[in-house]
Amino acid sequence: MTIFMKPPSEKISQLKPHYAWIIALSIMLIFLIISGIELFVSYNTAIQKASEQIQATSFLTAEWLGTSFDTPRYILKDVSNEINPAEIQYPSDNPYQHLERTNHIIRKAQTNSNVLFLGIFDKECTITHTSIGSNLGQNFKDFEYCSLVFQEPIEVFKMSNMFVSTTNKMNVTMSYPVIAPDGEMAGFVLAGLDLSFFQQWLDRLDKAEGMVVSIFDVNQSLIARTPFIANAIGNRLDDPIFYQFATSSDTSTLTFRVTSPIDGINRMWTFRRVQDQPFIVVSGVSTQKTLSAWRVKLVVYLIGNFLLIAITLFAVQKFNYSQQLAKSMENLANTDLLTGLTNRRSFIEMLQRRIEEADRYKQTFSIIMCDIDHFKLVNDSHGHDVGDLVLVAFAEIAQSEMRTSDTVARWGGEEFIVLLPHTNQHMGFELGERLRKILAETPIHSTIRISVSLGVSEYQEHDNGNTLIKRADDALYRAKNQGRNRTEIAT
Ligand code: GH3
Ligand code: MG
Ligand code: MG
Repeated sequence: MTIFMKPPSEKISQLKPHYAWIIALSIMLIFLIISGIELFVSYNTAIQKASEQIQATSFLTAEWLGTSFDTPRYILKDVSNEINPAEIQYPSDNPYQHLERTNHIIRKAQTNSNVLFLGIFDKECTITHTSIGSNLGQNFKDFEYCSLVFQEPIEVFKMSNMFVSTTNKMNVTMSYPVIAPDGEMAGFVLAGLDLSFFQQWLDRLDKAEGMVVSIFDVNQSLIARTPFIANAIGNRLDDPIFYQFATSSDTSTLTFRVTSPIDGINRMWTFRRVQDQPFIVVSGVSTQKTLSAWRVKLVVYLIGNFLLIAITLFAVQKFNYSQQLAKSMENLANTDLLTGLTNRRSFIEMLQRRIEEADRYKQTFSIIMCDIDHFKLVNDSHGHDVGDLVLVAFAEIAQSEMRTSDTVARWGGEEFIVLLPHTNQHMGFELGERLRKILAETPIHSTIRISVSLGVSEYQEHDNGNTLIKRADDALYRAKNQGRNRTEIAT
């Protein structure tokens, strides 16, 4: 309960803004944290989704690459099984048989459009039969595929690294040995395969927007790419991560993010090795495309949070201002403008509450009615303004002489009233006397001295505000009649 109603107190108006700010800042913080978490989660989800997409595409492409050499494998195995190891020599001692075998491999080569060349080599790497009619009897032992054939294990398909043919086509060779009945290698069958079908296949690939799928050989040369970039095909991708991947055999897939040296776009990439074949599938998706929806969200969240903060700050300020306004209006309504004391209206409310409490808790209390003696004279001799100053000075003295739990109010004019909780009339009398004596002893303003007359009444059961005040007033009247500058207790 406010005891002394001084003009709007700083303390009261500061406490509430403090709480309003804490609540507002907490709300803002919660929104910022929620937005932050949401953005973090959706960022990771977008990256995760893109990563799954490129992994699925590279897996599909690698699987297809794995099976795309099935037909050439059948062709090589057929020719190897059918040939009599004794046939593998050039020049042949049986020209008719040689012609038959040559026709056979020509027909076999024609069954698959990717087979550019089909040939039979003896164990010295000399070509004995060919589907293209040239190079017969020539020795190719310096070629990579020839040394591959003799590497253990022997009885498997061997695929060479990619090379660019004289017709400017990207090729690989695939070989399969011919084993003589004694278990020795009599020679081998070799197919030259055109890799342009890689590009055709990639061109038909149903891929997500912004996605790149490339096929490289193990020497990091680009064989095919979608979207197609003509002058990039055949180029070597000189990238350290890719080099490490291409040269290590134990990694089957790797996903990371980097800017493409081919087109300069930042992408998430995945590398996938094609099982048993000298190819690596690289698929990537543009980081920009992957995160475009997320970036929109980021902007929306930033604007949203900014607006929220702005609105909250504005609302808190408005709220605090109106709180302050309401508080000062309330203070104003309860305060006497001249002295800053509780005014009559507010005092009556206070007294009413005190009566209710006294009834409920069986407590006592008293009031003192106080009137300045011959105040008219002060006004008459010193002027009304000085009279006002005397009233203000009196208010200050009365407040400082009473206890903090007491309420001094201006009743009207030069009349004041004091509420003394938990105080009987004798204690009330003592307090009144203390005030009276101080005033009687010292000048109140400059050299002006005043005296006061006081009437004390204690709350009695069944009293109401009016009866209680009336008794104090009567006591005061008595004090006046008995010569002023005295305190009387109500009878
Ligand atoms: P008494 O001892 O009988 O109380 O004499 P008094 O002169 O104090 O009483 P009276 O009721 O005759 O006069 C009260 C005076 O107080 C009259 C009025 O001009 C003055 N007064 C009332 N309110 C104010 C005020 O706000 N300021 C000033 N300066 N004077 C006031
Ligand atoms: Mg009076
Ligand atoms: Mg008076």
